[in-house]
Amino acid sequence: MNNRIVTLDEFIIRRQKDFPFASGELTGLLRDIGVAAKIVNREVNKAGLVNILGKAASQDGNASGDQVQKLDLYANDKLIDCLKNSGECCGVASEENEDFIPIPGVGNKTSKYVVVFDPLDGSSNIDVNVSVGTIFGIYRRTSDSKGPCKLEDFLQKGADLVAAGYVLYGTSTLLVYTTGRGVNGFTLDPSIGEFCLSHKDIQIPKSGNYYSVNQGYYLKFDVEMRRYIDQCSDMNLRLRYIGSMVADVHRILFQGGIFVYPNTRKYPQGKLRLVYECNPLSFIVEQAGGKAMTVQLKRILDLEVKHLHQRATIAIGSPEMVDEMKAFVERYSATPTFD
Ligand code: AHM
Ligand code: MG
Repeated sequence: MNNRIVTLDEFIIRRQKDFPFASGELTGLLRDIGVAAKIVNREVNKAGLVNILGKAASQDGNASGDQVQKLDLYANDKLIDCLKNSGECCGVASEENEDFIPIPGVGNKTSKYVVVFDPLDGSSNIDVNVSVGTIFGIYRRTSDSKGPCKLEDFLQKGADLVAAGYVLYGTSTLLVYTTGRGVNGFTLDPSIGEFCLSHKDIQIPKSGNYYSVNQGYYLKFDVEMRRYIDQCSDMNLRLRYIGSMVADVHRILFQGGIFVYPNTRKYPQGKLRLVYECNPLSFIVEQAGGKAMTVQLKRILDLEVKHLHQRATIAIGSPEMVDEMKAFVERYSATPTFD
């Protein structure tokens, strides 16, 4: 048996050979994200020890209007720094910034990629030591490569993603990514400071026993969604809801199930951000054999992206369970109700 450790760097370089004409930029970008993830991981782990916890005093909210925690800002800064320094991308857009940030080329090098990310998803969990994660997506720019990147480079459909991934800062730290040829997972070995290949060619189970939804909003959901949730409960599915989408989707990717965040009265378009959360996670889940659609039954990756902080509803997970949700919506949204 070959027990040789394969590090993330080694794996990425090996995979570069799968892409004819690859210039090494994408490889470099993924490595930069890996480095940023290690720095963020270090801070997440010692967050209880330093004065970095708590809500940022300087800001009342992020670009999407939600509360921002200090560690989010730290993670945001580190990701931007790591991506800026290498010049492997020509711009970034973050959930924590109103606008995208163009990155000038280093020397005479102009990159053809832009990166989108949610630096620390699940920020309400930071203060209580519960899993949070970084989500990212990489697009090939569409604007003229001679000038700075433009908004249009970031407003591409999820189906146009070149790569996507997430880092989960949990009981162990795991980086999962895809470049559209399967999904692989790497666990951070703190003793050597390297992400090591631990989950090769991840396949989501076709069905599962878990459903993940904020059931506290039950009465605020449309009738078809309430009927679907009743069905999950009637079937004795197990409810798990961490409140970090990245952690909830991670469980489902490995154990099977469905994660749903429908429209509510407070969030008529859904709460989660299409660019930073829904698209990258949908690309990964589809690559692993799963499905992702809005609760209005449109494939997430086909949605038009009109602005950076657009929200969407989402049902994501095991293919048979997403299909079942779809069947419920089709059945009950067509039936007139009086409640
Ligand atoms: P965040 O990016 O500000 O942390 O917000 C996104 C999070 C998701 O990770 C999670 O699924 C959702 O918000 C939880 O929202 P709610 O508390 O409404 O259930
Ligand atoms: Mg988030």
